[in-house]
Amino acid sequence: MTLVEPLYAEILRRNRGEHEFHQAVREVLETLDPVLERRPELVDARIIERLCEPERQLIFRVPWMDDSGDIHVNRGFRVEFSSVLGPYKGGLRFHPSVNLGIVKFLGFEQIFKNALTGMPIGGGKGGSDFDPKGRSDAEIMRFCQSFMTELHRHIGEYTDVPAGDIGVGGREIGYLFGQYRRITNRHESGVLTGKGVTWGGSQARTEATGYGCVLFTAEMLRSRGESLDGQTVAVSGSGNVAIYAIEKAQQLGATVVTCSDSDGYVVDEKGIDLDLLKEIKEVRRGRIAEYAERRGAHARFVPGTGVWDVRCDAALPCATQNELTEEDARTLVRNGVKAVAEGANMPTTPEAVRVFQEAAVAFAPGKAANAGGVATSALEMQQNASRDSWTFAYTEERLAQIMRHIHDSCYTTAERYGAPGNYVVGANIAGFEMVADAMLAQGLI
Ligand code: NDP
Ligand code: 2IT
Repeated sequence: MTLVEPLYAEILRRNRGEHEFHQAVREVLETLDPVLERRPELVDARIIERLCEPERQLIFRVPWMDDSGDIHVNRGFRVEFSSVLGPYKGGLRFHPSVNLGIVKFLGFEQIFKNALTGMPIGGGKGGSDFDPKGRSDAEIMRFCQSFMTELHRHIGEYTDVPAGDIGVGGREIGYLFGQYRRITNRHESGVLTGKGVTWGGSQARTEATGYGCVLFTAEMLRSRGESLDGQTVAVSGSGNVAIYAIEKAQQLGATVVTCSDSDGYVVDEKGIDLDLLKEIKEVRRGRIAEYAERRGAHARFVPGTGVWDVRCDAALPCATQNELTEEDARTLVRNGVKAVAEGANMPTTPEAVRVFQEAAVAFAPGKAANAGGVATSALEMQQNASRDSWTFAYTEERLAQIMRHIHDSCYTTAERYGAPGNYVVGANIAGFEMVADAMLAQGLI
């Protein structure tokens, strides 16, 4: 990254300690030299300097009361990164690890991901260092109400449209939407996505990220003359993305042999029993160890992180950032992995990405492979704007078309820039060019 090295040094200086943000920026910048060499007008217009500085960053206090009357204070964030292609769009994450650097890495990735979908959505992200684990429904509701009491001033269907991410699913979106409606006296469906289907939500939004990730994997395999049918798949995580990645992989004829949570992972050689997993995770909000207990002889629980020791043809990291290390990548390659697709955001460390690329494993970065979630959010916005609601089959077909489109544009862009088969190069350049061209057209903003 010779052209962008001085810019990167300045980004490190101005955003001290924000390690995940540095990592996300570096992963994009190190692929951009060929574009900047061909297009000096992008350098003159200081597109990269502008893109790396969010348009607006909001940090606010979120006070709330637990069930025993004790008061807690959390920190809320919304980083509005780029609205050049549409209203800011991106999820909210509730997890104790959340800080400004994490929200900025996610918001930065979201700009390019959203561009790749081809939908009119800008990039943003938010959340809180609130830990939902072990909290009652009433506590979650009070927290969401307090969070929205500040956030409502900053969002709107034409301004900024949040959705879910880690720790934020249908339940939280419900409480957030209820409080927004109450404060503003507006049933403004398009202000949040991931809503329940009876009050403005889209069919297939719950499934979209996991389904999309598997569809992308299938496209990568297809371009190599293979398919998912009969393959063994390893998935990490057991949340929204992981569960629906498992479901789609099974529908396409694969056997999914693992999933995990932050306590450890399960191995189920016969294939994950999805009804059991959903009952434990979606209904009872339980722990993954319980899966092995209830599944009996078929499955075993392994405490601690891992997953990637299990032999597989395709690996889908669907939990969190930097969960798949260089050592894990070497193990996967040794065990013959053919494709890796990031259901989570930046789950693969840069060193691990290099291992996959050197071994010619098909590797899909999150901004391409997990874009089905936000793309279906944009379909939800489209339905809200026209007060319409589509069937599951129609929405899923739109999702499949979008994932094929993303795959093809990453594939052809990588070829155009002399890096055939490199989906990291393809995704970064295709997303960047769309955003950069819009910025040039809209003047110095
Ligand atoms: P959920 O909260 O539904 O599930 C998260 C899963 O990851 C849980 O199994 C959780 O285990 C595990 N996990 C989270 N943090 C850690 C950690 N620090 N260490 C180990 N395991 C962890 O979130 P989602 O499924 O929605 O999100 C998963 C990933 O997908 C995230 O990277 C998110 O940014 C990304 N993503 C989500 C989209 C969406 O539409 N929801 C869209 C695109 C990307 P535990 O319960 O033990 O914490
Ligand atoms: O990382 C992501 O793309 C998401 N969490 C989904 C964002 C959205 O607005 O649907």
